[in-house]
Amino acid sequence: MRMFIGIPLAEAVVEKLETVRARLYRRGDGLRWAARESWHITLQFLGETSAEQYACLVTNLGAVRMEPFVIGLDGLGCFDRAGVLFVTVRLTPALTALQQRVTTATEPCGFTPEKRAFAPHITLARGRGHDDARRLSALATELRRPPQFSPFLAEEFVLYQSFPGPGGSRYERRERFTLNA
Ligand code: 3AM
Repeated sequence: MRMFIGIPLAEAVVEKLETVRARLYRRGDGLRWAARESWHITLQFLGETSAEQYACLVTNLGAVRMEPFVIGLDGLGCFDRAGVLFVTVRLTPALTALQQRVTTATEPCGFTPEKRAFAPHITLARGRGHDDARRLSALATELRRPPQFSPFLAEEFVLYQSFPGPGGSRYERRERFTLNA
């Protein structure tokens, strides 16, 4: 199983993102737009996960303690090299703490934390090739009035299973972990 851990979005955020996507999307633009059901903030990509590791994750992630906290979203951005258009998620002490608690919890299950800095985001679209990077970064700056997102309360995080496919990956929520102190 290909797994990752992320934070699902509040419905109001999903609605707002839908309007942003509608302003940016062009028919035949060749980009792979993420389906609204799959929008999330990745906390840790786990990759291939055995049944044993899955059981370990359920136990250890269930032991993570954290109060619900507010997540703020900023404007659009682009990872040029990866060819990803995204909404920037504000990196707050609470979000950093959750990400660290999650990666600490998964380590005994055989997952190593990524070395690169945590750059929380919501992926909206991916390019298909090298040439798309420029188009994606143009899209990130195209809107004259940058979108304004209301903050939302994160009340849970989720263990997702990813099913890669030709049109992009489909994500299924496998386990939910409620935030409470
Ligand atoms: O949707 P975002 O961008 O948050 O890019 C993949 C996606 O992140 C990322 O994990 C999330 C769910 O698939 N991902 C996929 N393969 C990865 C890898 N090998 C990866 N992140 C790090 N290393």
